[in-house]
Amino acid sequence: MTPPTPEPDRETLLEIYRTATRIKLFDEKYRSLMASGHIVGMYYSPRGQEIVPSAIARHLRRDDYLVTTYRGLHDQVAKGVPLRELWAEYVGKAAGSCRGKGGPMHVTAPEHGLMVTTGVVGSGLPIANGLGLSARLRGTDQVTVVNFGDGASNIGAFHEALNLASLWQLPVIFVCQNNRYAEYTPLREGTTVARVAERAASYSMPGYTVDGNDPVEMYRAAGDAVARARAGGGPTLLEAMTFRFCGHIIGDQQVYMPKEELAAAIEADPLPRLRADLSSRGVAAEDLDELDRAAAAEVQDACDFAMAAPLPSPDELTTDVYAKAVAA
Ligand SMILES: Cc1ncc(C[n+]2csc(CCOP(=O)(O)OP(=O)(O)O)c2C)c(N)n1
Ligand SMILES: [Mg+2]
Repeated sequence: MTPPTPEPDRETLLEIYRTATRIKLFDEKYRSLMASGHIVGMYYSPRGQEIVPSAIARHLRRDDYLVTTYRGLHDQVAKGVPLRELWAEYVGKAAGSCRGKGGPMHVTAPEHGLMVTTGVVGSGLPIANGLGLSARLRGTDQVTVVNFGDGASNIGAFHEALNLASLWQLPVIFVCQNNRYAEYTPLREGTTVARVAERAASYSMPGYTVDGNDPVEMYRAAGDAVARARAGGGPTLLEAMTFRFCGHIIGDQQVYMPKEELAAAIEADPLPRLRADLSSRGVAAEDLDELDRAAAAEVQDACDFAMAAPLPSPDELTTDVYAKAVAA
């Protein structure tokens, strides 16, 4: 048994706030450039879900693995992928982490532990098992965190992956970011259980539902799961309750959700709440303002860098794509 994770101290909460602010500002800037026609392409806003990966990240090392979906900007930033590389990849530039060939649907940055961004719902979970098995075979104590949505918990791959991870006691943390909707379908219309975490019992795995927007609760639950996996205690299913403010796609009118539900979620925005909590813990308003300014400057720098960066040259097209060189 690993000891329970203690309450996060003020510095830890400040780091969670810093990460969450970087995500929020990146997202807001990116959406404003889409709205003004400067960026055209696929993008899905994680606004509202920032606390979940920001709290988990406090327990991860650079060499730990992350698997996420194409809706996972927040997961990618929290894992520590540099903002310049990330923004450049999102807009298909040569300076991106995949030299522009991954794009927002398939960003990877293995040197920062971002191993897979997948567009197929649920497909990341078996891949996470593979990464967990690889750490086991190499005798390291690396852990793998895989993020997915509530809808993904109804996909066969979710069930297969949980079964195998438990059977082989793999060092994988399954993080279901439950934002109450899968595309336009409310959770209760597509899922038999009230809590996704209940499904862990079918696979003899610990499963917990936590308030993913509460940094203290999220930090402690993630700490316990990561410590257990690192110590050889096997996988955990963490269901992090959260909400996505902008719906399924950019321009989503969100007519499929009650107006009051959306208004209440936005009213409970976890970022101002954490800011207020930090103030009550004695962090000066000027220090929080300075942190916000620094995050905004970093985002602006990434944006300026990426937007001005060149596109990949045509001969990049087949580089790193095939195991053996092919004739153009
Ligand atoms: C196998 C598969 N089926 C359908 C889709 C289309 N699709 C994309 S996102 C999505 C809903 C996913 O919901 P959830 O797992 O709750 O993730 P969220 O977007 O809410 O984070 C669907 C059905 C897909 N990408 N892959
Ligand atoms: Mg969802």
